Amino acid sequence: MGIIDRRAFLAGAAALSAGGVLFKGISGDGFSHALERKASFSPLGLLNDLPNPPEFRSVDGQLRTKMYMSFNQVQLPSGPALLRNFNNSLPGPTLRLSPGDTLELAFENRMPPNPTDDKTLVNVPNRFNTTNMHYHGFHVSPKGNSDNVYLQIEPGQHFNYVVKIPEDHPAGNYWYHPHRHGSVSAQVASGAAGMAIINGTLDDVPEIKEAVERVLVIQAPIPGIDGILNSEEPIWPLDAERDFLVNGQYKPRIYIREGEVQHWRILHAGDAQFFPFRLDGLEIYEIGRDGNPLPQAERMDEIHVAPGNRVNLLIKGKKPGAYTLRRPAFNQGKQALPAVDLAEIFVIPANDPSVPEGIPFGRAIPQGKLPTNSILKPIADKEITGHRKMVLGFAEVKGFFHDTEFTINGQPFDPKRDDVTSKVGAVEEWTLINTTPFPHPIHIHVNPFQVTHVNGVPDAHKPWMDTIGVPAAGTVTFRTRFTDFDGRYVMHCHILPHEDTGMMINVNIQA
Ligand SMILES: [Cu+2]
Repeated sequence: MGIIDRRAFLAGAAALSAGGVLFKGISGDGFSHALERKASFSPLGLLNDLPNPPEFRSVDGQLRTKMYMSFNQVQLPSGPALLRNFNNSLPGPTLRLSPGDTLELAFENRMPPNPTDDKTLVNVPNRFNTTNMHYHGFHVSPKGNSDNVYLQIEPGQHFNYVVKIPEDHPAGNYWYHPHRHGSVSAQVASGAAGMAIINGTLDDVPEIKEAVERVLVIQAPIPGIDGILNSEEPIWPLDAERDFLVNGQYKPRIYIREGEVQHWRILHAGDAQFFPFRLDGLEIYEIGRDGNPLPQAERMDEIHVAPGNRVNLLIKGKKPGAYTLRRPAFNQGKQALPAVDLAEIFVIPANDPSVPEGIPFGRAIPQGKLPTNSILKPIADKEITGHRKMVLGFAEVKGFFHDTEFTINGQPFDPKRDDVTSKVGAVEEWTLINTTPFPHPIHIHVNPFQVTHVNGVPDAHKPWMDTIGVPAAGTVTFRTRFTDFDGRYVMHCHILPHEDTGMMINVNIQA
């Protein structure tokens, strides 16, 4: 039976009945298809420079590797904490793939059993040691052992994910994180997340190709009482004290040379707070959002990301000196949130001798049009086969510590109810109406959407995204095509305590 024991085999068999494939104890050269860069590495080859997370890269069309979730002892600025992490890594390793690849993840839940009195309750956070895996933004099947968020992987169980990435998959920045309703917020607020990059499109632009690339994962782990999160209470308040980390480090140093252009892939993997940020003294150009290129590089003073969003930026180092990557103080709905210094940025001389020979030196910002992910063509009026309205709200409930339950169309999540039923090939326009005094970043699985209006105002770029902040008491209209995949998946708020307490619906797409 290889490296799994009888108990895990039985657990795997239970998972199999839910449509999965049993992990058969892959070992030895079974993993030779993943090129593993175990150690994290400084893109500039400098000792104090913030390393990129470790990486797994596909080889010959396959990324076959092991991943596990376990308790990870980490020293946070506030003290020691036991976090729930992937592969003892905060953040988890970056997965780097190409369109057409197959991702095979032999996943193992190495967390201890849940307390015996911890019941599975819908819309009440529960069973923080039960998990699964979601491939955020991937256009892949939501069924079986692919991007199936209805799976429950219990402590001690193994599960073999096989995720087939279409040949025409849009290139860009995606990510992975657990998505078991009831324990999503606790696990992501613990730092269980990592970047997933699909190669192509922007990578082929000469100016971007020659630039040093950074993968920057923003997380805000919350240790909980006694160092481990066993209750939702520490994460529930939006203004709960959070140590914002970049690639697992508190206020790390990032180096850039005078006149150098670097390509930064930023993932906001936090669970609740939005992140407007600035980098005064350097030039910021936004080139992509949620994986998809903007029409052209756009000079920005401030970048806005909601939990779940990714951005591609080009950063240009100007005058040598020390600068700060900073979130200014701002209001998230009614909640005032403090300024956060994320990282110290050091601009060093162009010819600084401490940078090893052979490190690339990008210098130019691409001019004119950026390439597009050609599969994501604009959705014309005449294509639309249906319209829907979704009302985001909340209701008072008794008996739960915060007395609130979040709703879509007046109802909290019900795993048995299909809220949206449609067909492969349908093209729909949805308007999200936020009746609450807080913004909600709404994410839909499997199929991205093209944003047409925010608060009724047409968006000039009509960007393709998979997560969009719906403004407090505001609206968002988007269009989406249900292509390629039938099956059941979800749309939900990416303020994850809202998701766990009900702000989620089931979308059932029939063949
Ligand atoms: Cu929300």
